[in-house]
Amino acid sequence: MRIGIGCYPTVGGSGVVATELARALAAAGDEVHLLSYAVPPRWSWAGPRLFFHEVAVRQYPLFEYPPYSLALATKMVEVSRQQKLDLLHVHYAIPNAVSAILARQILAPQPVKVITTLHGTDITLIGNDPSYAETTRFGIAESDGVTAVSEWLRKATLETLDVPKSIEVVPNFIDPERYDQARARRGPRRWAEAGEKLLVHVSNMRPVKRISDVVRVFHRVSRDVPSRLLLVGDGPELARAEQLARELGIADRIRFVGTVALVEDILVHCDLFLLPSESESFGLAALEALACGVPVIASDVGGVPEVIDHGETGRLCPVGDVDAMAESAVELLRNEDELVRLGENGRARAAQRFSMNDIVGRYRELYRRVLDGGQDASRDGQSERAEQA
Ligand code: GMT
Repeated sequence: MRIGIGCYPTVGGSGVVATELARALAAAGDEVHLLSYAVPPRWSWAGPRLFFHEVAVRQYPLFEYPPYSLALATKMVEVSRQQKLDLLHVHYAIPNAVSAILARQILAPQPVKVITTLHGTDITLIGNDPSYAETTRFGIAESDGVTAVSEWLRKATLETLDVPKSIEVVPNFIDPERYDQARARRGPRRWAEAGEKLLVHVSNMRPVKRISDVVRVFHRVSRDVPSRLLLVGDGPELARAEQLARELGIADRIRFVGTVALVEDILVHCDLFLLPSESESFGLAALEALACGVPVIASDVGGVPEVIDHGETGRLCPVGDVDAMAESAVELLRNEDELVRLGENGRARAAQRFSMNDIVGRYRELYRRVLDGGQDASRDGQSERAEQA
């Protein structure tokens, strides 16, 4: 197949999933053309069937806000024609789905098929905002196939946007083999003294991640367990987290690692992952931690319980319950056997349920279905809801 993939090139999970999918599809024999305004962090040029097309956004004094959606649609048309694409698979509905639908209309009578993958905030935070709700609903309704990364997000989309569409759940994935390779490389243990435990948080440091809770949980843990915290990633809340750490007198025990290309190089050497998010449609970073054999303490929100099994691969606590998270962390860090048990369970379950080969196979199967015209979206959301009732 000849596949165009549209995504954000930022460090966020949707861009990571799109990039990893592009690489896996190319490795499986498809020709993949990735379209975005910059090269995503996990992009690799290795691979003969992998191409990147930059969406250039022309500035003009009239534009306070240059129309990226139109530049993206134009690039989608150009690449679809030149590369004879079979389909466009866009990640994150806003504005990518609407740009793809516009491209499909322009390409008629030789249109491409459009598949949209919903990632979370494109529905829960931004997509249902009155400024975007109608166009988000349109982009989803008009797509030839729609997927959501969790069952929770599928339901949330049908409920919040009341969109007349069948949505298929295709979860995010990891490549279990990658993590074994990372174990052999030199890790962040060099930042800790012998006997100290390493806690870690990886994110784009946006308000929804509740980074100050990470710092507060670590503050309590570090009183009881010799430990250090690694904050991996960058974003708007990082400076506030640094300030809080200084106020609490623990800044010297926290390593601000910044953005890293291979997050597994850090994760495989850590003892516990913290994810106290306000909302999370899936929690890709938590899945990556499981794949590295690291138990996760997370908020019991959104799609997180579909990734973390409470008591088996980690612990789930109410959002904002810093005490419960800290207590769980101390309990686990003091019980090496339990820590190892959860870590081993996590690795096994990540490989069983979210292995790259299986999930990428499901996307390819969806592509074929859509190209054959008998795509999943033939039933509408109303009839699906009626069936469920
Ligand atoms: O976090 C965001 O603002 C958007 C998005 C992203 O690009 O990182 O994150 C979402 O997609 C990830 C990949 O599917 C999921 O693992 C994250 O849970 C989800 N973020 C939220 O729902 C807050």
